[in-house]
Amino acid sequence: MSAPLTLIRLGDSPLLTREHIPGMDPSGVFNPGAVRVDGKTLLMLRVQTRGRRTFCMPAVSEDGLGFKVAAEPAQFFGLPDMHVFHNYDARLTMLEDQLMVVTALDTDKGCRCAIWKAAGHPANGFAGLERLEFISLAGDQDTRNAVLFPEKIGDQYAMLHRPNQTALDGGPISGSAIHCCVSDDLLNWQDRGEVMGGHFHFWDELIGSGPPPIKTRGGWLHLYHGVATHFQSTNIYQAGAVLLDLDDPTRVLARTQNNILEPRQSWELTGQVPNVVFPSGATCSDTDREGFAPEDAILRVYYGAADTVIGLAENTVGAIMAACHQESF
Ligand code: BMA
Repeated sequence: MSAPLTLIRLGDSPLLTREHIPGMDPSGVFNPGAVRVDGKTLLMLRVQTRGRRTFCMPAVSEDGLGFKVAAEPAQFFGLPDMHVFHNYDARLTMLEDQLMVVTALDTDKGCRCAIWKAAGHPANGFAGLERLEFISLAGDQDTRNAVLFPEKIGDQYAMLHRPNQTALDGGPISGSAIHCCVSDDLLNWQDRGEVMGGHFHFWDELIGSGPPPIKTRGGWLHLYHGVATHFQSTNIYQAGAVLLDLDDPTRVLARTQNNILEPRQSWELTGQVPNVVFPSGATCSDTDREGFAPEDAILRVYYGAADTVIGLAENTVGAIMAACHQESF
């Protein structure tokens, strides 16, 4: 039988759990951003305390498997005067040699997405992630799951995000369409419209961007989460992938008909929020001289599981691209 066109877990256990967070006894550590800098893997962990307060904690690894977690949460500076309850689900992008972070902000006016730059001291070992300086908000709309592209497209910066438009039964408002917005200066963002929508009745009814897109010769490879909401009171969070046109990322070239990762392990099926795999960080083992990820490069996906722990799954870039083109069965 040929190798599966899905993400394959590295082992049966979570990669990171609350025991890995020094000096705290948090309820969960999940939904990490990820990036490779100078051969090291950096994560920004979402750590939730027993008071249901949220911290972002940098972590660093030589091999992408064993992580050293910072002693202190990341410090955020320069946010305009607004009432923020939580700052969470960081996505990490290296853009023009600057490490950028995009987070979701739960505020008294709904959810906003904030763009930050890593401004800590590289000598501290966390590629500057211990100090974040505010750059801008992704507009003034209720939105979540914003991710920056790792380079300009044409002459503009580009970002994917997921406007919140749908009220979940008893839960927060969510959304069923990923949009693209562009900017000349990373400060002012204009919406370029919808990139893709959810498929009602199937695995990806509600959707939202996962890690930042990866440039391949077959298009921007982008992982996203899909939520199946039709299981009575249980929502199931899964991962899928899409290829977007390199020059016009509002154009979908191919999209997985099946999910490529779904909750199956006990620690994905149970936890603070059951039945959740939430891909938020990805690293690629290799890029060619022109910055494209070759098909035999290994794509590692760091994901939140059940809003409690972090898992790691991988496959080749080529396998996930092939999954985008595979017919449903
Ligand atoms: C989403 C976000 C994520 C969370 C997921 C599952 O709407 O809030 O942060 O992991 O729900 O609870």
